[in-house]
Amino acid sequence: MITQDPSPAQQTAAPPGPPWTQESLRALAAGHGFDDVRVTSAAPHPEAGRIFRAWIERERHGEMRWLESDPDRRATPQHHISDARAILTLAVNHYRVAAPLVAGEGRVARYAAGEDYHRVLDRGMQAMIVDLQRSDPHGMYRYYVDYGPVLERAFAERAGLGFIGRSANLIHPRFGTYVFLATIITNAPLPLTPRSPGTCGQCRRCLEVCPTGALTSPYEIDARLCISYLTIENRGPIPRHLRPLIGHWLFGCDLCQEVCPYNARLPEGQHPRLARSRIAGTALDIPSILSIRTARDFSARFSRSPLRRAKREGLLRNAAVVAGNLRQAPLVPALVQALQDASPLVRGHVVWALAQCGEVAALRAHRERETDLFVISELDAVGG
Ligand code: B12
Repeated sequence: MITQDPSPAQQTAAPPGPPWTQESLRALAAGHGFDDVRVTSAAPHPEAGRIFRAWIERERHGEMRWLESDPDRRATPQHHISDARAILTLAVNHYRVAAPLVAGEGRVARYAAGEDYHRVLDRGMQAMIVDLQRSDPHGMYRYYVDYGPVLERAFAERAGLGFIGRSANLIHPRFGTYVFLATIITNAPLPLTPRSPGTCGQCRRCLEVCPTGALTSPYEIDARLCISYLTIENRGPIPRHLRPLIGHWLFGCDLCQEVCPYNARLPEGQHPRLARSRIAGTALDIPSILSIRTARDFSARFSRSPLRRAKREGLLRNAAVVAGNLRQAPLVPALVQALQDASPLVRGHVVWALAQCGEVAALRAHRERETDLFVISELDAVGG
């Protein structure tokens, strides 16, 4: 988080009135790459805070311990700026048509196909704040995208950026669920926008399609079951019973979005830096991932991509699981090679994948030299 605070001398002067209208704010946001902007008051959001705390208390966040600290802060803008008056919620359409998968490839969620959106959206907000401060130098602004202790969906919904769907995603009336959200909290007076109507009606397609049943009830996800969590945030082994359900998802998952009727006919994102950028793309070759041997090689390939979050070990773990699900003979040599990987986490998942492919002989040979207890437990589980 970076803050833009006025100097003490500026703090004593009386702030001028707000010059912004909804139209001029929209034009300003568009000039910095945002597809939409809405404004809600900085009043706390006790209902969202209550839902969030209950979610944490029921351990739905799994190992994302960083979500536990200071839950009230997420629903209370005054914890960010003591005299906060408004919250700008911004959206960037990141929809893109996914490349067809060819043999040996795993799927990357659309949001992660290009450059890391955190830094791109951060820059957009920084530039926007400079413009806002030009007309009101006394305003304080704090901005976040994703990483901040702010309930971004809840405030975006209250600002009228869209409505919360049963998949827990915010559904924008024009861009569906495929939007990045970004949030600016300020003490500057800005024109508020009304809530946006919208409902899922009787539709439950997202709940029905989720192979792991992560949407345990409408609007609520159990992250411990969500493929997005399992392949991105989870640092340890993927539970054995969930591995077959991950299918071809190498990083993240778009299933609950792909079936959403609001996503049926979407324009592709036009952000000047995100739309054309392609680092991972939406499909990645599994053998090429399994052959990344060092953190340096991983970094050379993915340091500017959201895939960086999984780290080398996590991505290779996922690649092994996808290979085990694909069961394609040409993937076997890459898996056998990866049995030599330095990481027990990777080796353990490779054991599972080779067993899925029926390659028991390779596992028996490997058993002789394996010393790690986790990998040995994986060998035991598959009778290798
Ligand atoms: C932790 C996290 C995850 C976790 C948990 C997801 C979850 N549903 O909670 C995991 C790793 C699983 C995850 C996955 C994804 N994430 Co995520 N994630 C976050 C993060 C950092 C915090 C979310 C959080 O606090 N969750 C706890 C729950 C309780 O809160 P919540 O879902 O925000 O719900 C609140 C409101 O919706 C409201 N609410 C709840 N129920 C209801 C019901 C009604 C009727 C109403 C009106 C309101 C309401 O109260 C809740 C609590 O305040 C946010 C960024 C942020 N700072 O907010 C991004 C964020 C939510 N993720 C995002 C994205 C893009 C994704 C994925 C699509 C990525 C992918 N393709 O793999 C998936 C979608 C999975 C899903 N269906 O939710 C976007 C959401 C965009 C959107 N259109 O909604 C965000 C906002 C990041 C960003 N800045 O763009 N994510």
